[in-house]
Amino acid sequence: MSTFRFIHTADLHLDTPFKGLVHIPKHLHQQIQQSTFRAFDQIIDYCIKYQVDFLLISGDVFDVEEHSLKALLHFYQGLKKLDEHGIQSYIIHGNHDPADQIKSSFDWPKSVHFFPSDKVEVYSFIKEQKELVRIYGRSFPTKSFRENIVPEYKKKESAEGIFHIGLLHTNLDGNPEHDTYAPTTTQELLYSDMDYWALGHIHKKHVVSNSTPVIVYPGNPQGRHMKETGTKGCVLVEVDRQKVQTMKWIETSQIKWDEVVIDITSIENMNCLMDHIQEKIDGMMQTSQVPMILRISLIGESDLHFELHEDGKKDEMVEILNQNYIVQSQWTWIESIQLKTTPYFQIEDYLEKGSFLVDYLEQLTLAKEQMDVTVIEKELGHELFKNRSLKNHFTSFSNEDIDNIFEKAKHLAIHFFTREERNS
Ligand SMILES: [Mn+2]
Repeated sequence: MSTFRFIHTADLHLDTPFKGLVHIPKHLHQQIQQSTFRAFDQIIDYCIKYQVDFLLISGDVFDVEEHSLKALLHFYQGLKKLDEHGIQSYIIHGNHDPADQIKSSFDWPKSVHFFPSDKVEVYSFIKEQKELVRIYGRSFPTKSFRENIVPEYKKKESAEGIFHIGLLHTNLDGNPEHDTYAPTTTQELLYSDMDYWALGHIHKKHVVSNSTPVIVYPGNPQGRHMKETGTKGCVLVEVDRQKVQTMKWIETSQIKWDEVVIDITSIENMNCLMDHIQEKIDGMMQTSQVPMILRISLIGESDLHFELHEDGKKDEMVEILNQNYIVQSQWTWIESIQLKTTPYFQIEDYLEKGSFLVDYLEQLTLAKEQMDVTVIEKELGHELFKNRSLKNHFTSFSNEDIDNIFEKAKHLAIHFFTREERNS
């Protein structure tokens, strides 16, 4: 039988501190801090449940270079449990946990295989005395590892009937939203010797190619902030006759980060708005199997706009909602309410009066039409992107960014002008 099964995961980020959450009750914060560990435990349980032959981890096991003993011990215990069930594990280190920083002396079971950082190593997976798989990989030696190592992933000799897997922590095709470590391209991977590329680094699940070579980012198994929303998990892969036969997505998130957009255009008073928000949250909680951390964005044109903008109003709404939702066993924590509404506004009312607002909006539309993203990048971006800390937040402008800036400017103008009008 040449059938085998494995689970592919990456970016566990064990012991993520979740420092950004303020005002959250301590017991919930503790539960959130446990979430990266619990997601890992779930992966281990799935390996056993589905009787996989091995587990692949494509980098960033730990969140920080100086990882805690707690994180290392927990990781050790998980892999030891796999060992007791006859399941092998193969691990590379990524930019968050480069190999040179892993100094603790642990006596790892023989079934645990770490890849070195100086060259691509190859391990054979043998089942019933038959070599079925060769697994290739290389760990990051340091945080900023910017070499393309793909050319090192080479079949050593003609190997009939063997399936080849490459473990790689990489920013494929230079995705501008992520640091460019171990750069390579989809094209390069497609024309490589491997049959399956087990990638890590990008925290969002993405099947880059679903035929040979299969190329997969499983994403991280547990979201860690508002940019890592939705369901998270790992991939269960079954291979037969050297071909990937099935790929099954398995959920592992213990806590779900999510964002909900609510249009309040047709809502006329605050009590209706509160009811409406609660209905939305109730609906989301019914479909979610796990607790949620939720950001609520209110949009639309409404007479409630100014009331919502009163000092402390939205914070009070958050507090009321949280009092209700954190006492439930499958709790929800409202992280914030974002106000993206506009006051009820009809340009016709202002056209007659020849208002400054009308001129301003006209100028804004004109300016947007003449705006050229490449010029902005050249003039403004060049200076901005030189700044190291800014560079972590954005590396380029998109047309969407420009649209958002203009939309915000328009909303602000309407907000201030109509507020003046109301107050006068
Ligand atoms: Mn990562």
